[in-house]
Amino acid sequence: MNTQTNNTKPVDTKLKAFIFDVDGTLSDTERDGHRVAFNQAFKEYGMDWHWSVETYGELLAVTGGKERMKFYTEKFLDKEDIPENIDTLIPELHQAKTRHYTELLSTGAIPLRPGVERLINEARQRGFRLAIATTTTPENVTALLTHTLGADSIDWFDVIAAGDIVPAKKPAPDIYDYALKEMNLSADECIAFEDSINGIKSTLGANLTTIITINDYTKEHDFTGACAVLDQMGEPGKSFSAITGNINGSTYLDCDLVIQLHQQSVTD
Ligand code: XBP
Ligand code: MG
Repeated sequence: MNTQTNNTKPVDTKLKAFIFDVDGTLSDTERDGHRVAFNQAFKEYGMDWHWSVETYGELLAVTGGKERMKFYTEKFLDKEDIPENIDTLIPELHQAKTRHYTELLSTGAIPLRPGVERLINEARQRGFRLAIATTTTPENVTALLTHTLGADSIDWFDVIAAGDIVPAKKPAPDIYDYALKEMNLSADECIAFEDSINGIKSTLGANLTTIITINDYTKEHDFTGACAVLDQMGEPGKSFSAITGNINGSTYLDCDLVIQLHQQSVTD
């Protein structure tokens, strides 16, 4: 049964809300956004640190920009090369990085991934609630939404759970538990959209049905437990590739397919 029909009739579903990850899911921000901004901050501080695309791929094992810099010093630097004031330097560097990153976003250099805007708009039209659960700094979320969907889009999301608002970052479930609590919804009334192994560990820890869209940094990750793994959300005429998941002949991710995948998952 192909569900790609323009079906605005309400469908009997337990599903009430879509919870989106940001980096790697809404937009491919890591390689050309965050990594570039980190390097600009290191240069601004006159440091000889430089993160190549490959090195950054290794550093993505750790979520959180501050935590990632700390991890870099521990994994890639000799003790004598670690600045003595590293514990005060990292928060400063991170602020500079956030400034460079939001400037980069304001140039429009980092668009949304295919299908994201269409799915968000369709979900709103169909009356689904929207939320964001991300490790990145709140200003980065505001800047990304403002420079892609427009400033009004900030209000489309019932909750924007981001950054240091929870004690433990992904892969801990904290940020998703927080979003569920703020929306006063149970996990089986929601579905999550993620891109990485840290992300799916976080969503599964919060008992959330999860749809994965991979990217260059995460295509080799283990997504056991996902209800579907796609190469992208796709568009009418620009099909996705489904790596796993019962997609019933669909060629792009729309609300009907999301509802179906959720239904399959919560009844399994
Ligand atoms: C991914 C992250 C973030 C970003 C950098 O977030 O791990 O830390 O890489 O952002 P998501 P900050 O959960 O959206 O995939 O430097 O602001 O932490
Ligand atoms: Mg992500």
